[in-house]
Amino acid sequence: MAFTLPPLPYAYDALEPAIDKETMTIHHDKHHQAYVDKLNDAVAVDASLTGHSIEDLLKGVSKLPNAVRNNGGGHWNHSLFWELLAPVGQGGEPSAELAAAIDRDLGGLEKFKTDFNAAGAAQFGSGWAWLIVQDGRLKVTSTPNQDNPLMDLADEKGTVVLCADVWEHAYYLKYQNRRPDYLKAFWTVVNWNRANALFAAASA
Ligand code: MN3
Repeated sequence: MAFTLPPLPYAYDALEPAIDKETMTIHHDKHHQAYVDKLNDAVAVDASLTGHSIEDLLKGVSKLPNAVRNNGGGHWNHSLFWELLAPVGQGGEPSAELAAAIDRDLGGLEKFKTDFNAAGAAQFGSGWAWLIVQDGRLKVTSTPNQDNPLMDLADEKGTVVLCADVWEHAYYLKYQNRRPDYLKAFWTVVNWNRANALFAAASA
């Protein structure tokens, strides 16, 4: 069973003005599609790699080819990222439970946003910023390339609640080198409803 590109859960221009239509079109249709295609190529050459869920592959990825790490991570990260975005005004707010955990573990919502953006801005080259649940507490982390907190080789492992793609392909057409401006706009299109559900599942 080959991996497939999930459709965007909204129109390509639905995240404007934070993220423009052309960026979303190329990011989803070209970049994410390429990760899916190359992941399928990577697992097709080794029978021991076929028939596994993407999560199972990533949990043991330190023992697998780099093509699975890079393209499997790319597929999983982007599939989650699309779901964690929503048109302005449609993403809801942090649930009472998530807001309380952000207050308890991260010093409040504004400090969390500042620290999350700093983690994304400080990630050298390409990578991701993450909000994870680790040992029952929220934590802000970042990873290089297409690594993620699900991977056994990650420095900080945990269950993802929120993420932001900080590869240049995620923002360059509109923001050029201004990654912090992209990360500031990101908060206007966060799908808190999805983050709340991920947090509830991680806390159950
Ligand atoms: Mn990307």
